[in-house]
Amino acid sequence: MKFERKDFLWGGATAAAQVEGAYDVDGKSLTISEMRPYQSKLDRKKLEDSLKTLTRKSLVDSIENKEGLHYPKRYGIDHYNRYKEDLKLFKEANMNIYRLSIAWSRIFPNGDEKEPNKKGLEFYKNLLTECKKNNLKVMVTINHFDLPWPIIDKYKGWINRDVIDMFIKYCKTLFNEYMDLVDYWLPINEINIGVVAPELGTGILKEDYKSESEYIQAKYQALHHQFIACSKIFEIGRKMNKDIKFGCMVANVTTYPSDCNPINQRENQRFQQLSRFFFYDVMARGEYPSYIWRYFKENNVNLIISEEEKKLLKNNTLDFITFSYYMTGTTSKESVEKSNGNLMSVGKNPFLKETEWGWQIDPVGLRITLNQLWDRYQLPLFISENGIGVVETLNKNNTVEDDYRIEYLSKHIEQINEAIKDGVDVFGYTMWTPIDVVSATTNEMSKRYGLIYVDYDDYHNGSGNRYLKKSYHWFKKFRETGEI
Ligand code: BGP
Repeated sequence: MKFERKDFLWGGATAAAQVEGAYDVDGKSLTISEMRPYQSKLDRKKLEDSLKTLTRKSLVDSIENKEGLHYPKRYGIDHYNRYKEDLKLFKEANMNIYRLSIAWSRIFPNGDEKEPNKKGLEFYKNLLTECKKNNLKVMVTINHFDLPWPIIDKYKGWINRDVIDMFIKYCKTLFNEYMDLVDYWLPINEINIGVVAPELGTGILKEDYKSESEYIQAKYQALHHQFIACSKIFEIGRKMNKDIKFGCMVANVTTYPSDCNPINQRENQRFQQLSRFFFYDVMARGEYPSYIWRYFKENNVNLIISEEEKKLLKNNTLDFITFSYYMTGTTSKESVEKSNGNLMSVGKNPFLKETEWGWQIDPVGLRITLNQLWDRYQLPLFISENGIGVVETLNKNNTVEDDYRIEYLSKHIEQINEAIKDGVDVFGYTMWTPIDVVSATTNEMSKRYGLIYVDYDDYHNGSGNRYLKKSYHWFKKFRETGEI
């Protein structure tokens, strides 16, 4: 079957903290992602365990690392030194876009400096220029789960309004330096993670709050500061360049009610509103939707929002929508057998197979999601993450026969094609990921997503050499023929 849309962007996505390594060179500060140790005994289906280590003490201890723990994201896949080789492999796979994130901790290591770190600016200038040399359009995630530790330590994360101005200063620096090298800008990765995993999303630590209700209040106030910061940089960016393109990035977890009981249908509507639509609504429609005000009232969230901020949100909304799509789940008013999802726990779906991490594979759900988002917002759509994590090893021919990944990717691409035939304006896709990286949630190399295998284990032992998997050759051919 032929993929219909010709002017479609095809590429891969990575994140600084999961690929770069070089955590302590050229002036970079530590980030919360690099302060999470590898946990060899982790139950891969109990994601909440992987975030339990994020106490202030564990984070401070990680700095001197007296226990000699391993922090995988300090090493990544050494992309900091090998990005030229990697970009060449992406180009040779006939990719025409690369989604990457810039590490705030390389540009303003403490967040509150007046002047940016020149070596950080230089690194990304070289990296972005290399993308252009490889005819890769660039989608930049301005912050991707790697808040600089000093911002968390000194300011307690996004709960502090000073961080809004620090983020704006950071963004203005990037716009001044890289406006001509970047085609699409995503301010914050999976902005809804700020509610489900606040440490990664907004850098607030649960132990800093005396009660659950204070913690919920802080989660939504910190998130509000991120919404305001996004609208402010949309306004600033558009004044600098009227053609600049801003998108959001939401961890999209589509769910279905466990049965046709209206009670469960309503529960699913509630879950969908709170876990994803709320975030799209604020950024695409420019206002807090009515249902969230009832949720706030019932959960004692007294959002501090001014009339000026409401105007700012309304007048500075998105140019396009991006989202990550891995899996779907079910919801039910009664307790259902739980499965896992991208940082969210959802119900099992007896009609779907799941990965070793419990993520339920649902290509048709992607068509459903694309139709839903197009109907709701009528904004161009872009899938900024999609892929399957698998435990893999190189075979004797120095490759991986990853037919399961070819199956996963081609089935999801088929459904994008169906959505396009449904009339949905979806214009691009960056798989997660073109190359094996350190996983975000479980913090391990063993959860491999790439078309390219990287010879590192969970302790960063190995040559770091890159090897092409079977799926790399499949993708390259798909791009040549357009045949799914
Ligand atoms: C999203 C992140 C990515 C990526 C992906 C896969 O949450 O945006 O950083 O890691 O999920 O998740 P994981 O690496 O935990 O399997």
